[in-house]
Amino acid sequence: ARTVITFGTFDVFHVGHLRVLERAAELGDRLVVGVSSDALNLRKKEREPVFSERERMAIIAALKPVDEVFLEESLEQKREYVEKFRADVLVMGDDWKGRFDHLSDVCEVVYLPRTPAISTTALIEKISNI
Ligand code: C2G
Repeated sequence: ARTVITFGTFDVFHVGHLRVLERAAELGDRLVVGVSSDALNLRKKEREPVFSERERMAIIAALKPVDEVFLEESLEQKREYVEKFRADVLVMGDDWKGRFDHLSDVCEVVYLPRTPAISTTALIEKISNI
C-alpha cells in the first residue's frame, strides 16, 4: 500500500483545502494529514488561527479522503513524520515548491497547483465586509 502524507493549517476550511486533499489521496492508498498546531502557527504567522487545533483536526479527520490525522508541532520535523508514518509520497501545494526537495531521499515529493482565487485571508476579508 502506498501512503501519502501532507501538511497544513486548514484554518477556516474551504474548497481549496478540500481539492488538495482529494488530489493527494488519489496519489496513493492511504492519506495521512499533519495539521499545524496553534503554537506552530503563532511562530509562523502574525495571526492566531480562527479555529483551534482541536477543531481543525476534527474537521480534517471527518473528511472522506483522509485516513489519519496528527498534530504537526514543527516545520523542521517533516523527515521524522515521513519516517514515522512510513509515507511514500509527500504532497504540498505549489506555494511550497522546492521547499521540501531535500526529503526526496526518503520519499517522493510532489507539489500540486493551488486552487486559484481562494484563501483564508481572502475569506476573512470577504466576511468582514458583509
Ligand atoms: N491550498 C490550495 N489551494 C488554495 C489554498 C490552499 O491548494 N487556494 C493548499 C495549500 O497549498 C496547502 C494546503 O492547502 O497544501 C493547506 O494550506 P494552508 O492551511 O495554508 O497550509 P500552510 O499553512 O501553508 O501549511 O508544514 C506546512 C505547514 O503545515 C503549513
